[in-house]
Amino acid sequence: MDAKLVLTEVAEGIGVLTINRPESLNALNTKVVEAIEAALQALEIDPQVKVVILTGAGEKAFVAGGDIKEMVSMDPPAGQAFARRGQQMILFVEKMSKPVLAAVNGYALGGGLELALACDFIYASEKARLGLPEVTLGIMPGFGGTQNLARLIGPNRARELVYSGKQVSAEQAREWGIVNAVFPPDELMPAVREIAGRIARNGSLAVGRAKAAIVTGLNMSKEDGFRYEAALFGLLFATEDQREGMQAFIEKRAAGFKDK
Ligand code: CO8
Repeated sequence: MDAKLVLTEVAEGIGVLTINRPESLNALNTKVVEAIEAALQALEIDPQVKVVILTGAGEKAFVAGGDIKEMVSMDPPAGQAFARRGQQMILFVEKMSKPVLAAVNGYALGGGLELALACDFIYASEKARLGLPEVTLGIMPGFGGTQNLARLIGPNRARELVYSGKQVSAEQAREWGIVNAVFPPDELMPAVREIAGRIARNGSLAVGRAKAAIVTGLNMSKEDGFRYEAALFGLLFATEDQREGMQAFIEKRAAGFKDK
């Protein structure tokens, strides 16, 4: 892993992964994609980490997309391989047992928005701009954007964004349900850390199973999703955290979860 392409920091149960290529607005080339995935794998197995925040270095961008300078000379097999490589990273984010929160501090375009959409939810800065401009470059979203955006905001608004390639403001993205909340730039990271801290204080086994139920359930029939939810719900009764959480309620004290 090239340590310079991503920065990670772990404190108080929160792992912060910063994509660190600000001179190119954090554009995703193959090496950056590999570095992000390697860093996420390390955070996934780090028992100190209960929740991950993903953000971009610099003042301007979360991620301004796939690296156009790398893609310009690709042939079809290379384009497909690049998309598959990116999708592997996207699917890893979705399958992680820990929530991944996107702190969109500036442009989230193309592959950048697709990466943010793979996260559990997005908080954005007032100055963020979001969009899928791939068609303006003669290509289309290839890191899962057509699938995840249509599932998140419905096919009509997804079609408008994908076919036009237009950017929307953070506020518009919030109205459409892409972004959960919008903050002034200097309040974004404190706000994301605050919600991450609340998540980190909960039993991580319970949070992880709830994430699995939501992410996996979205791709199931409603009945199968209910069945899967009930199975995961039942499994949590095998944990010390379930006993501790309920006993703490009865004793009117704060729970001390051990992630066991
Ligand atoms: N790729 C490579 N370099 C980039 C990218 C990018 N996506 N975005 C910005 N940069 C570079 C610029 O080239 C520039 O570098 P240099 O100083 O060497 O010229 C530097 O970052 C700063 O950018 P600008 O000077 O352009 O900054 P501005 O503030 O003027 O503009 C914008 C900011 C509006 C964000 C502008 O940079 C822009 O439009 N960028 C491209 C946005 C875009 O089209 N993104 C989608 C890319 S395609 C994609 O994401 C597909 C992903 C799925 C892949 C599927 C597999 C193939």
